[in-house]
Amino acid sequence: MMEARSLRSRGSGTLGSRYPGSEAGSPVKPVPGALFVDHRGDGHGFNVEMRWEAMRDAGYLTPNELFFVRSHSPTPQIDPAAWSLRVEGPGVRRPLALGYADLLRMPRVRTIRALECAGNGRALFEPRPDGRPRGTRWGLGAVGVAEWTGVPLVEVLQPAGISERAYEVMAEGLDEAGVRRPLPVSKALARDTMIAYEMNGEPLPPDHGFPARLLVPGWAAVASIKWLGRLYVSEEPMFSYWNTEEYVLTGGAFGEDRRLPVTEQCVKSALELPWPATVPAGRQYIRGRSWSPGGRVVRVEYSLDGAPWQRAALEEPNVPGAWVRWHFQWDAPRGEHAIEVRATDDSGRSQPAEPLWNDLGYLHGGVVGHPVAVS
Ligand SMILES: Nc1nc2c(c(=O)[nH]1)N[C@H]1C(S)=C(S)[C@@H](COP(=O)(O)O)O[C@H]1N2
Ligand SMILES: [Mo]
Repeated sequence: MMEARSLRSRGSGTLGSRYPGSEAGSPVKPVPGALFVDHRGDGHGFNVEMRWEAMRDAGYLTPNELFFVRSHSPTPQIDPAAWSLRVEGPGVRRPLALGYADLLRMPRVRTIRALECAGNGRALFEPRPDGRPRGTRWGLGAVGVAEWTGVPLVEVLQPAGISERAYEVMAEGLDEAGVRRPLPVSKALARDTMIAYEMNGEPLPPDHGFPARLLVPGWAAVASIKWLGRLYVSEEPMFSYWNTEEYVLTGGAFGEDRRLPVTEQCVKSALELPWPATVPAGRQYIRGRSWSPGGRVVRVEYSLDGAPWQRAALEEPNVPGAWVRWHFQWDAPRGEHAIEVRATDDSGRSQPAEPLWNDLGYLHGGVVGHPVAVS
């Protein structure tokens, strides 16, 4: 089913198929090896990971060309003139449908926020005797920060007459997999939850959800449904594959019997270096970024080969719910080294020495030792 080619998807899947088992037709944007780690062909979808070293030359925002893609089925091609978004279900009194032009005519908001896959950092979980977490082996590049333009979700739910008894909003994608996941009403009505139709000042690129996607800042990006087609408002709890089978915290630190849907992300950091990195001996300018699901990162510390923590210098801007860039200087001695970084946000959330192990490898918020060879 996941392997079947949608009639709506672009590309032949054979052109430029350099990777055995890959699906070269999706994503539709170019994904050169210099910018992306290609995870297509691992059986988990159409996923490409941003290379952190490519962010070194970028500004505060992740360029659309470099933004990671995580799709359960191929990128659908949607005609905006034929597209509509339905808002319906028992939790609304006046069901409605909005076209693309309707959406663009509504008062717009712009906001800079991070978008991060719940599985970002999965490959960094220490394998256990009983195995590794299942799923795409993301390093730390399944995250990006963009400026999103769109309409606050509340501005669509209110005209639809969302009722006092409304419980969840099931956002449904128009892709072949039909990815859908319920969002609690409180989060749906949050100030910065929006229906986004622009990313970094351009119409949303096809791979990122054209013509419109949900943007649920701070939450695992699976909540930010791409190619949005329907918002179904219920008066009771709803379930889909994506809040029961996947995107749940289960096993390890969370217990074998529990399946807690992933909601908020955690504080993390990454170096703008290849993994593993090789640098020449001598004075190095080490750069990186740290992010928080909601707050502002107020402190970033680094440790070289387990030495005491030192402060990195933070740079502006530092947008809450996005990230902060930072740097420090290092007189790199020859040999093999590990650079650890930990960030703390303004509500005191930080990065533990060890991540909370779970069977599906979500929310790796632990401190990571970045391997650096100095020659
Ligand atoms: N319709 C739809 N929405 C989706 C997905 C999908 O496969 N289909 N993937 C989700 C997941 S798991 C992630 S991490 C983000 C990735 O967003 P991006 O590809 O724009 O980076 O989209 C989310 N929204
Ligand atoms: Mo994801």
